[in-house]
Amino acid sequence: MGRLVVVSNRVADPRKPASGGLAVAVGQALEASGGLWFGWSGKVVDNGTPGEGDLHLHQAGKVQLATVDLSRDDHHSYYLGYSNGVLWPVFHYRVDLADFDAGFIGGYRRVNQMLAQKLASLLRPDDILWVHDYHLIPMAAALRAMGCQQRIGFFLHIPLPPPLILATIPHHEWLVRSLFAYDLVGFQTKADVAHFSSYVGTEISADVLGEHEFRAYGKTLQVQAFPIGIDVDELAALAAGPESQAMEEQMRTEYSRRRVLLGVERMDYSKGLPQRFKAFRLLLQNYPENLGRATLIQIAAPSREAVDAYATLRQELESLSGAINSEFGQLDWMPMRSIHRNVARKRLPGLYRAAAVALVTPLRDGMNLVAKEFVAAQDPEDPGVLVLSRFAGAAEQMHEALLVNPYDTAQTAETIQLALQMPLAERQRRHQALLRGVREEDVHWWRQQFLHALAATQP
Ligand code: GDG
Repeated sequence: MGRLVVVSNRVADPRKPASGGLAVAVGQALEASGGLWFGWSGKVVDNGTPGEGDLHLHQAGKVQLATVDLSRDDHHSYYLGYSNGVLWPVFHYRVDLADFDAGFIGGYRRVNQMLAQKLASLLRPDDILWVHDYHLIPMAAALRAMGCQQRIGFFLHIPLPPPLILATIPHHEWLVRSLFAYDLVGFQTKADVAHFSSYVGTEISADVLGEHEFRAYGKTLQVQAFPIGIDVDELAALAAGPESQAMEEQMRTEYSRRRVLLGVERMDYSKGLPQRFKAFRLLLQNYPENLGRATLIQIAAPSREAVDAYATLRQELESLSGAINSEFGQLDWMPMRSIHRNVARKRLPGLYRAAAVALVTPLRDGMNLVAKEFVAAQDPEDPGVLVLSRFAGAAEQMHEALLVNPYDTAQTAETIQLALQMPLAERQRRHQALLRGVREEDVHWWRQQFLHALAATQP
């Protein structure tokens, strides 16, 4: 196999543990072939020219990192405007939150074009390219227009919505056409593949050559589900580390008389936080034995605060948690702690282990890695219970979790109560089955499945 080139919006040094499982896994594949990782540097240049940016190269072990700066204008239209103001909400079924400002698409095209130009200058003829996520959908089409003939695969980390939702985007057909410049397109779930199949069948009359093969615009495309997993060993190593153990001990001491319910995510409207807080309020109302006993700890790490919808969400959450605490709180017990800060990755497994129940209840989610990390971090002798939204991609694999409809707050409250009361033997049985799946279909499996399928495509 030729050199692997990974292209993603952000680039991480795979040797730094803070980068997380995906960076570790992609980093390992890059190390094996002495690869290149290309993307935005994260730097925004205030007086930069739109469509231009400096390229920085540096070596991280065997991996070459190549990053490009963005001008303020490009960051506004490509990143905040189109990627996170149009594609993110619509792909998560939130058409109501999309800002279809006509100016954004220009920036999205311009930045993809500029990145493709910079990347093309670094490519070798036998490279294999793996492009990630919604920021970079037109990357292959831009590269092909410059004459690149390398094999190129694309993986979408977020869900693909059904055709009529996708069709609300003014340039939906252009987006889908761009996908046909790839050799392989990977989605998280079978449901996403079904949406793709139904879209290309109804909107562009593509030829369906097989379950995973479509032909349109003179191009044949392979499409398949590759559910992303986590690096279980990396998580286990973190869980055994001093920072994680200290965190667990601190939590167990502080909450020795309580049952901890835990939520961990970037603060995002797709994660169903207001609905989760309301379900918790119902739990306290409907099952008063939890008063003075159940505590919800919500880590809501700051995210995309320059996008309006995120600031509104923060206010809503603060007012909800304030109301719950003042309605139910006692002198020696606060029902909720909502923490708008990042927790260090090394400490996260300790939090997971101290929780009796994890609440992973997004309204829509590509996969959701927190569900898998929670399972991997548990003590198999005394594991916590996973309450999981049926609308997370992970629900296609994690059947032994307690599945809920997060819009149904009464059902969610009832399920949390079930989780709190679950006998040890059932907790162990469910955890064992979940852990087996998380181990079998881990991030290395995911990467290998994708790269094998890409290598098998006809260039
Ligand atoms: C996208 C898709 C898909 C969270 N809070 C903190 C923190 N995290 C870490 C978790 C986990 C990661 O961030 C979040 O991953 P998710 O999968 O839950 O969600 P997204 O960020 O939305 O990711 C998603 C994923 O891509 C992969 O394909 O599963 O559906 O939306 O690893 O542990 N990490 C630290 N502090 C925090 O406070 N250190």
